[in-house]
Amino acid sequence: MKTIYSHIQSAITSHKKLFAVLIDPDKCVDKHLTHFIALAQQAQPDFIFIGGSLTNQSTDKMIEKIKKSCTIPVVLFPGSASQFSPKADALLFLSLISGRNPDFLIGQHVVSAPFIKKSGIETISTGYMLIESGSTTSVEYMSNTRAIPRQKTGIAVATAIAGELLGNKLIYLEAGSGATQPVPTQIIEAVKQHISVPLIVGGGLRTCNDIEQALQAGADIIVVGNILEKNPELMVEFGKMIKT
Ligand code: 1GP
Repeated sequence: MKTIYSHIQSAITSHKKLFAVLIDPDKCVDKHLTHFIALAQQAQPDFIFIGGSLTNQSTDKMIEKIKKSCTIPVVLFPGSASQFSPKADALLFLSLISGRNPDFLIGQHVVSAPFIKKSGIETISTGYMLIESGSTTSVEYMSNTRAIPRQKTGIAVATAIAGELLGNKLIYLEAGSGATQPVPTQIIEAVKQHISVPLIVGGGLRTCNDIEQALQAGADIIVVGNILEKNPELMVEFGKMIKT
């Protein structure tokens, strides 16, 4: 079976863009989850990401529910070690390289590493970079880190290069869930030019135009969450746009 990472690599080789929908386990439950999955079956995103800065619901149970009714790969996008579940298809092993909080650079990883290893789950080391978005986001607050200023493209580029040199297999440019403004296109463009690993972009993408701009600037994978909690039907429109 193809791994999630090799799926990403072959998509890039064939100049295809990828679409991930994000489910926050606390915000998408019961009938909302059922509706969300039904729409996902129509929209066929490449991945369902699961995670959040602060969650109380069991990630395990949510993945079980998703897997009962659809075959779209589930990828963990955890806000902390407690969100790990061996039931997912892969784990983004996130290191918050834009910040200087050791807990999110290595601490949470040490706590979860033995469980991850034992589970045998595909683990994709990901350099996670917060970019300032106009207001304080949950991820900034919860991680107790500062985002890279929007106009400091050079710092974003140097951080992404450092992430790749440290062995990260993906770089994720994040404005934060529900961000007022998405990651600036000049940062996406500049980072893309300086790295050779796949580039994920998410946070504050609400319209086809937002997504189109991120794709044109060089995003390989688009992540959309917040707006789909309010208007899940948009998933079908976004899916068509990203995949054509
Ligand atoms: C957040 O990048 C994701 O971690 C998605 O952001 O919820 O704003 O779409 P939104």
